[in-house]
Amino acid sequence: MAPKILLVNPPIYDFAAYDFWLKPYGLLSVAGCLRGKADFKLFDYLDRLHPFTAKQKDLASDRWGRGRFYHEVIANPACLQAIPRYFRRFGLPRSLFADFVAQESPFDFALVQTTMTYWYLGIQEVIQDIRKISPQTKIILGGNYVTLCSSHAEHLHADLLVPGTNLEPLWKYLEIEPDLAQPAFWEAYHKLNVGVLKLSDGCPFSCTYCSVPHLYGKFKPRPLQRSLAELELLANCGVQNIAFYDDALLFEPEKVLVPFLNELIRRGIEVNPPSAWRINLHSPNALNARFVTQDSADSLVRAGFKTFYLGFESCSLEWQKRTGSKVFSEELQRAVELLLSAGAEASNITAYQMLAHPHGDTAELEASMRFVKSLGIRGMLADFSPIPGTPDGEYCRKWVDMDEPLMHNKTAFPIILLGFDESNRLKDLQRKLNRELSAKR
Ligand code: B12
Ligand code: SF4
Repeated sequence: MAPKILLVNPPIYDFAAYDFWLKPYGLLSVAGCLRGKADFKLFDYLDRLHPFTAKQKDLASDRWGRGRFYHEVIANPACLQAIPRYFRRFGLPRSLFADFVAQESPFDFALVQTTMTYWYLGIQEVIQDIRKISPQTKIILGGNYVTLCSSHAEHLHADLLVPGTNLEPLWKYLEIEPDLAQPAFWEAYHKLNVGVLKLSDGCPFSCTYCSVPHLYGKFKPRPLQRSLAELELLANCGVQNIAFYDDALLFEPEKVLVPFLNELIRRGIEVNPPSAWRINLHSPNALNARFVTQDSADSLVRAGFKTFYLGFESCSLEWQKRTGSKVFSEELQRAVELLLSAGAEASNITAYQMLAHPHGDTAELEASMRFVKSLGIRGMLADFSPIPGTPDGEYCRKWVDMDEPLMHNKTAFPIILLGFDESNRLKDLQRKLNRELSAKR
């Protein structure tokens, strides 16, 4: 008989969390490979279309499908006592999960998504609850936290950890032969308005603050047919917004992105008149401005990209060179011009800049913010999260205990490095510059 498998996307324990097209894409991809070979039930604590949250007005989605999570304020963990911000648990109430598991049990296995390293308290909660309600279920963890903090994850006492991208140990443990050509298991949701795609793995750069080059290696396209099948599945599930989780979406566009977008445009035009193609596309995981060309900008806009997030980080040439030279200021400027001339709206183009990088400098950050504003686009501060195993993360052992993943928290680190007032001042400045820009429009 096919095994019964519980899929869980845990709640988030953090100072802040926002549904910026967050989906448990690793978990759903793994389940997709087992489609038809197991009986799946999904509990996604972060599903804002769940009946519990769907009717709460303040949690409604914005026009691109983003929105706030249901949350409760809780006590700060001991190591974060000194951070003067409210700590919260984001996601559906614990009792709903307990009822769900009790009703649907027995499960043979539970696959649990892990994401940010500093979110492990949510995984701990899920493991405790499964052990209590369904003790016979074998608990399996995979994803970013397990990959980056394997030894720490062992203390959570799951039955199997699947670090990295080699899933052979998982298939062996489950004793199921996977079908790797299958798209992710999106049909697990009763209702879905946001989906995710990833057309490639890896990245050609080696930024000193990032774990991707080490874990995923150089850029590798995913099979186009599988991505197209997944796009169709998402459209059939009713999604209106798709976020790309690629690390280098625009790299070698002739291999992946352009054929994908051409097909998307072709299908949109065949199925509906172009104006009726209703799926909006988004790039929350930062596009590399260097690779924006007039052709790629035209294709992105024509295919339905609505929001454009560009990774900029700093306008300091010295900082750019020191951390991997992924983009220079004039490349950002050119990318913005090309996107605007292709028809993108300036208010939907955002450049990320890094707050509290250990080799950063606040005067340079202020200059970066003003430079971004001078291009007529919004700026967004990406609070620095030190990542173990990366050169910059390891350097942060000077300030925080990197063996405690809670100390990788992106709200905490800037406060620890810069102080509460300075960190707030820079955030206020970013808000002010964005307000001034909106007022001009
Ligand atoms: C998409 C993404 C985001 C999305 C949100 C993702 C989400 N669902 O929460 C956005 C853009 C919002 C985001 C934001 C941030 N992110 Co981010 N993000 C990613 C990215 C690109 C993918 C993460 C993901 O969903 N992976 C799952 C899928 C897509 O990956 P996959 O390779 O197919 O998965 C394979 C295996 O891992 C495994 N697997 C995966 N999941 C599971 C689950 C199970 C059960 C099993 C068995 C196997 C398994 O199987 C898969 C098949 O091979 C990673 C980099 C990367 N390439 O992994 C960074 C990454 C996770 N982010 C990172 C960072 C730094 C951030 C930010 C802090 C940046 C900032 N300063 O603002 C913020 C934090 C947001 C917050 N609220 O705290 C860091 C990690 C930081 C940390 N300490 O953990 C990463 C690793 C990138 C890096 N710089 O090194 N991010
Ligand atoms: S370009 Fe982006 S994904 Fe690639 S190494 Fe740099 S930060 Fe990481």
